[in-house]
Formats: sequence, C-alpha cells, structure tokens
Amino acid sequence: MDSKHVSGEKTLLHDKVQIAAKILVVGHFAVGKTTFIGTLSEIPPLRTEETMTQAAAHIDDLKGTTGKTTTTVAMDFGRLTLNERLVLYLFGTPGQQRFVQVWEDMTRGALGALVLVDPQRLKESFAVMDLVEKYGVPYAIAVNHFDGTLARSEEELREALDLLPETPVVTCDARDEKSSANALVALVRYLQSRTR
Ligand SMILES: Nc1nc2c(ncn2[C@@H]2O[C@H](COP(=O)(O)OP(=O)(O)OP(=O)(O)O)[C@@H](O)[C@H]2O)c(=O)[nH]1
Ligand SMILES: [Mg+2]
Repeated sequence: MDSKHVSGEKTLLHDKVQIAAKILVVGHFAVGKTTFIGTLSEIPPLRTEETMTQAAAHIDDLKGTTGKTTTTVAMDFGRLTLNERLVLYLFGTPGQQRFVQVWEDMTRGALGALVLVDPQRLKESFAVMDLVEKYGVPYAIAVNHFDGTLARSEEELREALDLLPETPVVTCDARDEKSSANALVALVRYLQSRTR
C-alpha cells in the first residue's frame, strides 16, 4: 500500500515508513469476532469476555451457539503485521444495536471494516449492515463457515444483504489463520482500490 494514499498513523521504523491502520472486525452476536481476532493477533489479544447468564438469553439469541458460555461486553483488540510497511490494529466491535455508543467511538479513524456473516443467520446481520452504512465505513463481507452450514450462493447473499457490486465477499473459517488472513487481505485490497 502506498503511504501517501493512506490516512493511518505513520511511524519511521528501520528507515521504512510503517503505516498503522485501524480496522474493525464487526458482526452479529456469536458470529466469530473474538475467535477471528484471536486467530490472527500476533500479540495476546485484549478481550472483554463475560459469562452469559440465562437471564440474558432473551436478549442475545443462543440458538446455534452450542457450548458458548461467554460474550464480548465491550471490544476485542489485536495486532497483525501484514507486511513490513503495514500493521493492522484490529478492533472487534459488537454488532447489536444496543452497542451504538461503542460504534460512535470505534468508527473514529477506522479505515475499514470486515463484516463477519453467518449464512444461516443472515437476518441477524441486518443491524450490523445498518451500522456500517450509517457510519460510512467501507467494508468487505467475510462469510464465516460454521460446520454444517448450508451453502448459499454469492448472488443470494449479495441480494439479501443488498450489497454494491464492488463490495468484496469472501469465505473464511475464523479458527483458521490462513483463511482469516485472506479475508483481511481482500478488505485491504478493496480499501486500496478505493483510494486510487
Ligand atoms: N464451526 C465454527 N465455529 C466457529 C467459527 N468461528 C467461531 N466459532 C465458534 O462460535 C462461537 C462464537 O464465537 P465467538 O468468537 O465468541 O463469537 P463473537 O462474535 O465474538 O461473539 P460475541 O462477542 O458474543 O458476539 C465459539 O464457540 C467459536 O468457537 C467458525 O468459523 N466455525
Ligand atoms: Mg466476542
């Protein structure tokens, strides 16, 4: 990425300009945000996990989340050096509408967002899509493949989420380093293409 095209913070490191870019990893409840950042972060990720209680079961739908006992209450944070010139700071941001205040803060200075989507719970992504649109954050979609998820064509997904033709759609497994990195690279390429 050409430094003059990026508005991230720049530092001189070993005579090279290194760009630090803030990237949001967003998505609905239990879509895999914490897992994704944990898979990719080269530093121990900062997490804000709290145990879920039955009292909250009516707020966050636990269907299809077998074995999940904790949830992120504020944010996740991790760092990934993509290459010698570009470091990504990853901020995991909850997608439920009640976190709109968190979005207000998190979107400040963010270059882009990777929106994690579970194709079996597409409707749950609508609130997140509203938030990325509302805050004008450029984004790519990463379809997180849970075991046994039905294949859904890219066209179906684009239509359901009302995506622009240029919005990248990639698939990933948030537990897998290579596929998660590929999803981020797709987002970074898209962000680069928009600044040309
Ligand atoms: N099979 C499968 N399971 C996954 C994948 N990604 C995450 N999981 C599991 O799904 C559950 C939810 O993942 P989290 O990373 O906690 O999701 P989250 O989006 O951070 O959840 P909240 O912060 O509560 O909204 C965990 O039990 C993960 O192990 C995936 O790609 N495939
Ligand atoms: Mg989480």
